[in-house]
Amino acid sequence: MALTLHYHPLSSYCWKVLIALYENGTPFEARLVNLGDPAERAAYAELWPTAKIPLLVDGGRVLPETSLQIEYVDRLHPGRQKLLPEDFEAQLNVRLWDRLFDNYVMRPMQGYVAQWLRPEAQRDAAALASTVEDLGMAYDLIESRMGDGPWAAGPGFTMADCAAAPALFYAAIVRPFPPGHARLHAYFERLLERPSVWRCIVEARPVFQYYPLRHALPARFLADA
Ligand SMILES: N[C@@H](CCC(=O)N[C@@H](CS)C(=O)NCC(=O)O)C(=O)O
Repeated sequence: MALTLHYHPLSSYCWKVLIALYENGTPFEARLVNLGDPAERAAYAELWPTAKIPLLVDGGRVLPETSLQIEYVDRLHPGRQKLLPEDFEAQLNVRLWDRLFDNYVMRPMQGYVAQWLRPEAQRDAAALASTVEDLGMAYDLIESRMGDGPWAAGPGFTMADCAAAPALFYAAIVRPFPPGHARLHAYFERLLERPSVWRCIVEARPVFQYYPLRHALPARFLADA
């Protein structure tokens, strides 16, 4: 098997790539990384200096950065779900929404969780408030600019939706979607109906206990109804 994904089942960016692989039925070896272990982190940093998860390895080739990983799989290991359209304008739109979800949803969500990983006395209240505020801007942006889809970049499920699912899953725990944001609510529910997305949630259940905001996880994600 050529592809190896270094990952952790709790990680939002790992879900992003797992969703792409599951959508495509791409064969790969999943290799668990524990970045909390200093020796394991040091060995992992040898593969790529940022030591971020996930990393995709194809034979001798190491691919960092989730958007690149998905584009690579889409082009060189294509499966049943095309994640990047052929048309250039349509590609730009997919990449735009991929960037928006990574930079304006995933990033503040991660910033908030990073504060929660600190001992309570060391949490920065201003940083917490500013990440929550940033998520509010992102929700307004999605609500006002995303269109009727049904997917982030139009009629087809793409890389942008791979980014959106974990970003919105974890962001909604930090800041629930505003009641009036009907499009955002409906889009998130559509994402949850994708078997690839639900599979990531189910596979994370055994490790949700390590998620610092586990007390706020909606019950529907913890067990099947
Ligand atoms: N821009 C990177 C972001 C990856 C990222 O932030 N991964 C997180 C997990 S969701 C991580 O490795 N966090 C551990 C750390 O920063 O030590 C990508 O798209 O691959």
